[in-house]
Amino acid sequence: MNKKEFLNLGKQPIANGFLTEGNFNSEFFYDLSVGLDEDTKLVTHMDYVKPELMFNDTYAYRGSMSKTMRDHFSETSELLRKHLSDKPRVLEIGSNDGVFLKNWDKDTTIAVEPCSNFAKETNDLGYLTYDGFWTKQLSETIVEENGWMDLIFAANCICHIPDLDQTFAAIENTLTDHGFFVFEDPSLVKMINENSYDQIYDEHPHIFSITALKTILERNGLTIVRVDNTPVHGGSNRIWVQRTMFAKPDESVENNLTHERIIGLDDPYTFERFANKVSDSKTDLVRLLSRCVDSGKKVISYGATSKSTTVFNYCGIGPDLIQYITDTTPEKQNKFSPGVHIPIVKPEGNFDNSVDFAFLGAWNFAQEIRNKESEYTGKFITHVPVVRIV
Ligand code: DWN
Repeated sequence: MNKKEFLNLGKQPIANGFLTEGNFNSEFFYDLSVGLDEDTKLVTHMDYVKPELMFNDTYAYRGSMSKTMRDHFSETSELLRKHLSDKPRVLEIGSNDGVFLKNWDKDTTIAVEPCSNFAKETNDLGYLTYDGFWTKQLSETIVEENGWMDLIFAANCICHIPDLDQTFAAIENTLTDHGFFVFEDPSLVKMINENSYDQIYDEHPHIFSITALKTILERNGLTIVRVDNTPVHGGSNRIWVQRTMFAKPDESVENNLTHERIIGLDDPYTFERFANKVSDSKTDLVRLLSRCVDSGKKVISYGATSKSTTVFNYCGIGPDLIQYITDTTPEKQNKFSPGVHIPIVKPEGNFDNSVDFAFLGAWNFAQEIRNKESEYTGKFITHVPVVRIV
């Protein structure tokens, strides 16, 4: 790759590395800088964190903690079924706690998951789950033991894998002739437009444009046939791919490519401007939170997200500005947030009207949270697309 750095988010810890006090001194940090690959226009980290440091048997993120995502995967499954035969063979890469799998038949659906705690959970549910990273070798074992797949699905997973060529080549080997590979990941267009720089953290070595994906997929015998822009996780793309020999792209592909050209996703200047906006966002957020705290207000954060790890570490926001973070995930509660060590607590008894301001760490679920917290009389603070009280 021929990468040129455009953004540095400083020293960062493992985004989902929630920890206890005894582990503060041995915490791992790395330098989070992001570049544009001049050859493919891929937005990608300058250096990648070793996958084993992030995805292991203590992985804390559960995809099924929000109704929005449970509904999303149920609707996505309905849509996919319309394009498949009656009893399709389905493989999910990165199945997490089974939030997508649960919509599919156990006899014909298998999964791959490198976080052993979740691989065990979905195996126990009855879905054969291979406990490991998606590699060419594992794909060959899967074909040998289960045959080729009619659908390979991956949500919020492919952008987590440093080596895209190996990943796509292994997928091409595993699909039936007319099979679909469908994957969802955060959209670079949305990240640039909404200034949601917190989509960038260790687990997201790439933020995808359709432009970059087209080149990388095509050199591995795969072609994008359809792109759906979806609202989840602050704006994602659902990308449908087939073997090049059988692919008939629809107009959504060209429409997305044209839009990306118009907004300049192949132009280094777009990324320089983005980096300046990120720096302004940091100044504005620290200023707003400091004013709240200086006025004696109680400020907390809602949702211990990977995204808020980036924000808090980049901006230097610690327990002096945010008293604690509430989160519904049992694995995160009674731990501390990575890097800046803000305590994480259950919402019950901690999110009530004694809170004056709640920073939306999970801003991507703002609507779900506001519906759920309709009795809350305090205010929320967000930094997306601009820092403000909402
Ligand atoms: O790709 C990834 C995305 C999909 O999920 C990952 N690599 C890891 C993770 O990123 P995240 O941590 O930024 O994801 P979420 O889905 O924005 O996390 C939401 C967090 O907020 C969860 O810990 C659950 C919590 N939450 C809560 O406490 N109350 C969420 C809702 C909706 C709530 O009402």
